[in-house]
Amino acid sequence: MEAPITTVATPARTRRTRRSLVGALACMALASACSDADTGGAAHTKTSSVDTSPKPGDPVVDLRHPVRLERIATLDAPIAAASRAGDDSLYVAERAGTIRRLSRSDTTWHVQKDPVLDLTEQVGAVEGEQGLLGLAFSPDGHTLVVDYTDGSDDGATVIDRFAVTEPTMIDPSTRREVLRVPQPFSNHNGGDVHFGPDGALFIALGDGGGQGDPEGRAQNLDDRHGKILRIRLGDGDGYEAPADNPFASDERRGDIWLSGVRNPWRFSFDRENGDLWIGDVGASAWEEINRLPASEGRGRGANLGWDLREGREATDESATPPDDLVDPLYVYGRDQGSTVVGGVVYRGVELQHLRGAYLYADFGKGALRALVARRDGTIAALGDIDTGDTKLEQPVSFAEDNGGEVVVLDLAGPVYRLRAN
Ligand SMILES: [Ca+2]
Ligand SMILES: [Ca+2]
Repeated sequence: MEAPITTVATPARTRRTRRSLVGALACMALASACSDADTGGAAHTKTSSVDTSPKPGDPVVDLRHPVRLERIATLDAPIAAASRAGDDSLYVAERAGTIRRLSRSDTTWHVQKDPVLDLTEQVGAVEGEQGLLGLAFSPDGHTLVVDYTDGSDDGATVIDRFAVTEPTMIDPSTRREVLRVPQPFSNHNGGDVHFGPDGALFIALGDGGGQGDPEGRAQNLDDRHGKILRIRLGDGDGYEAPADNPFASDERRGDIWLSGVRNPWRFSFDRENGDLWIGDVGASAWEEINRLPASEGRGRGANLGWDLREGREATDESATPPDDLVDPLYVYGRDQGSTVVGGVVYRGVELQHLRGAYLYADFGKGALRALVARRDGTIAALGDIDTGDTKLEQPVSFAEDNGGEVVVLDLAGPVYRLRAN
């Protein structure tokens, strides 16, 4: 099984000096010594501002406390999951195009024998970074939205919607195409979809692929690649660009919410405060976790920097980037992994010691990770979570149930719930 989100091994950029890279890595290892505060706040720092000394108001989180991975199902390349309002079931997308319903009776989980929906005819190649990649239910639970790559050249991204009248068997004849975005290369398709706290549908699209965004799509507001889109579903085919989108006055870019992302494989909304969190997979050096606070517009119109920056580092040190680029909350280098899998802020009940922590993973490293961020953007805690004898092999996606308890999918097959020991 090939990885859906591998970081393409790009040749080292010759224009980035070796000294700067080594310096950045050294800074990473001594992150707190490289914070804005220590550099006077004026310099553009390449690493995250980590200060784990306790501060008043810090969330009471204990990342050293172990978490048990309870296997509730074993599926064929589970790649994305979603819950549905008024429904205890968990809906899991398998990469080849089927959506499975996992239902619970007391503490036991059952996989419904037949898929709820079978899109294997619509989904094209199931290799590289392609396949059925994402799913979401509308807030009222009556609509299912899916994101997949189809069988056309290089697998166009397709967003389809289905009516949900019977959650155990969704009628494929209710399909309506919402959006189709041709792909110039097979990789970097994004693939995540979520309804936001505002009821709008957010769609993650990568830069289209190739290496180093060869056609400059992520910075081009006339191109949907390298963007997070925000749309509202209409009654039939297609969609509407909300009038309060940042570029709504321009028809060509009306659906763009934010720009400058490379491959935002997974994103989420903090169910408590509505912050938007994005894991943006890096190219050759830096994996990004971006937090766009709801109190600051949830990233409306923001430019997250790619491909002018990878992480906090300029890709062309001789260029002068615009001064309004929004840097990531946290970055990590190749010593910590190769492919960030964005997760969720834990707001459930069972894992009290993780309330308020952002849970995420690295596809290459396999570890379950967490970080705690203060409102000022500094990192109060970070580390790997001890999952005992059960290890994540190919963590690929996180999802929450209706109560905020968390599921993590392993592309190798297991679907795990996070449990207190
Ligand atoms: Ca692509
Ligand atoms: Ca960025």
